[in-house]
Amino acid sequence: MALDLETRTQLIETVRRFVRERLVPLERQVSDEDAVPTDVVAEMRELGLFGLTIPVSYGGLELTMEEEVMIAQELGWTSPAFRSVVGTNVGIGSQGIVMDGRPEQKDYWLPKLASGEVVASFCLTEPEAGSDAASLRTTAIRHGDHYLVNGTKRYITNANKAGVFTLMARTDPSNKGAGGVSAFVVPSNLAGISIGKPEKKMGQQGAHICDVVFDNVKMPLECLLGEREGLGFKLAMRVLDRGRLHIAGVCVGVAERLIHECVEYAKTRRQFGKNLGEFQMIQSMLADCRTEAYAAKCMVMDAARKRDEKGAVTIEASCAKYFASEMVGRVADKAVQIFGGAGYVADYGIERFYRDVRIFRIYEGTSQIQQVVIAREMLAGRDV
Ligand code: COS
Repeated sequence: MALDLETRTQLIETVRRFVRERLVPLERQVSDEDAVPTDVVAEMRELGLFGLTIPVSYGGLELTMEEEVMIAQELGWTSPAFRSVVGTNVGIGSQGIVMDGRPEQKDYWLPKLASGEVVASFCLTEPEAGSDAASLRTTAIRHGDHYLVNGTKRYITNANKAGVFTLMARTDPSNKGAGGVSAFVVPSNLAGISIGKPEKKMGQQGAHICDVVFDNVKMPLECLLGEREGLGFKLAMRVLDRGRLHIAGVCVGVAERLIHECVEYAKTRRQFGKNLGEFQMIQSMLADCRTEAYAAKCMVMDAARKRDEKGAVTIEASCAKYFASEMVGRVADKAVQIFGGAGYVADYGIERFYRDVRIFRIYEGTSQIQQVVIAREMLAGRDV
């Protein structure tokens, strides 16, 4: 159920203050040290940020999609690495359990995920299966009272901190497509699971992605998510529909931050005896940034409200993720241009955002995958 207006306003203002007063000053440190300080993570726990989407009965805030994207926009005002700390518990790591978990699975995991005591990661991508997620090769073969899991998952966000994985693995090797895939909720401490070293990345230092290797892991049968085997791919797609909207909200937030920085800079930086903002070529860039960010915000909010009203929003989520992630890329590019030399220099932080936002066009489905999804939905008569 939606929060009442007063509670919602309070929550947004609390998150806004935390982001702007506590997190923004730490942006450079987090990037340099490639780590979010543990006291900040503890404060995120206290604020309830790990449990934004988890039902109230399990200790979360159970936000509606509309409320979630509003918070995502607030979190977007700072380095995306901060959002990543809670991102998998809020989104792709927990939602499989929320959607398809059995009561015992929910009772055990959701309170721990809501409080942030345990971090969850989403294990779908593999070395040979990125965009073509249905072709994944990790197997979970039933042997008596357990499954035997073998395979490697790649670029798994927060894997090095995770206490639990939502794992997609092939339970029916004779079925090479989506129908052969099942989803599991797997404790990360099972014997045979090992985590690779965090990858060196282009941006978002402080957020980590690693391989997760399953080597003859004996996984209890009760780890299966859903009523039966074979439903894992569809569950992953439903989880991603939600995750894509969340990411679109974050993109809007980052764009708003960059626009703010550009406007402030344009008001004070002087060239040819005038403030930058007096030049129409600068105004043109500012106006384009504003127009696109506003369009993305309207799209994200509309898609989120539709999801709250009618459930499935596959096409709207893909439109929002596609447009918002491309939009923030263009805004970041213009921000570097408006800042000129300073935009390219680390001290100003603009080049860091430029690198940080690049991944938004890739993870949780590339722009090209969103285009495929959008066109498929249109041709199947499921238009917006
Ligand atoms: N919600 C519910 N069910 C869905 C769905 C959705 N959003 N999308 C697909 N399905 C269902 C389909 O209806 C189909 O069911 P039936 O077999 O009963 O008809 C099944 O899932 C297989 O779907 P489809 O045939 O479309 O699968 P494809 O292999 O063609 O792949 C894409 C579809 C490309 C869209 C999918 O693989 C994808 O999203 N890839 C990107 C993965 C991704 O985002 N990776 C990022 C890593 S996670 S951070």
